[in-house]
Amino acid sequence: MRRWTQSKTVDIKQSFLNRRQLLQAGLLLGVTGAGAIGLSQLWRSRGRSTTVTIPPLPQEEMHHGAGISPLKVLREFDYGTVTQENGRTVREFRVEAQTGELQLNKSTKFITWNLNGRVPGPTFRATAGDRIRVIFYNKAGHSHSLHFHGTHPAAMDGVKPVRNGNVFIYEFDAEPYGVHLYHCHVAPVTRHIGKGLYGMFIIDPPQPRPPADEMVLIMAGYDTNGDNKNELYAFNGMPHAYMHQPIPIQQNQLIRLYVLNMIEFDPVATFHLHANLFRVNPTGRLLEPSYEADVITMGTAERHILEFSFKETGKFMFHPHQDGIAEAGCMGYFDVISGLPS
Ligand SMILES: [Cu+2]
Repeated sequence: MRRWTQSKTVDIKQSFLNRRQLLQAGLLLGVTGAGAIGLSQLWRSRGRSTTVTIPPLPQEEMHHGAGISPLKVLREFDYGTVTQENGRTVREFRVEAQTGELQLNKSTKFITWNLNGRVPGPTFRATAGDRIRVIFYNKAGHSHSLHFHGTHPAAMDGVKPVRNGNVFIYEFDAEPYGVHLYHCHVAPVTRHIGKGLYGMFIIDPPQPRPPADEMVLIMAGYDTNGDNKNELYAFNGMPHAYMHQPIPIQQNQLIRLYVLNMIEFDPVATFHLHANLFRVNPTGRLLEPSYEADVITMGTAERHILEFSFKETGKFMFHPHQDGIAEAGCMGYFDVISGLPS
């Protein structure tokens, strides 16, 4: 597999140096074999230069499906590279679509289509009103795209395939605040999502939510034999991960879970927490949660913020209450350790 280990310089046609044209033309630049970190510099250069120097991707972004650390995915938020342009905050994210192999359990290997070697992809995070710029490199060997939920212009809707070896820059305002998602929108979408091209996109309200131990839980399925059914399921990409490695949380600590149902083939999935109730903030569109439950039902792509704390220490399960989904990998534990006084 070709990797971007060195800086490269590519020639870009003069006509590509106009930002408006870039956006209108869909920004499909033929830079096969080279990255394009410098593309945003390119459009600032406004036609003065015809070459762009492309720095290498950071090493940690380059492992090809080498592995997922579910405990890392849980609390890792990608706030992008922040700059100020014309008085507003711009967050620039760089992602590379790749093909990788994932060992789902002792006997099952799965070929993923992923972002930056991760399934799920990075959790992008911004504040409402920020400008979002996602530089999407497709190195996965097939056409892919990134379609974001939330609001944006039609040209940024991500339904147009980006061919292998090409780059597309998605740029739009982060609106509205809430918990959103992104995924590849190349047909068949079920397959492109099922193979791993999805992730969460959190937009914080202008006034931050109260401090909490925040984490991401994305439910997904794996069709490992191509029969259009899921044989395995997972939170954050790895079946049974949080059974093997329970999630440590503190007693009496406010927990804020960003949950997303990304399971294809099954029309809905529920989420249930043991020995507690959570407060539900539907799609994160409220400043405060609006009701209490211990089971919620989510259609595919539906997502919510759930808030709770545990008074008691010990291990407590969470899982969809469709037990077949839970027992096939979508199940985990919180390990509540003595911590904050009540
Ligand atoms: Cu795709």
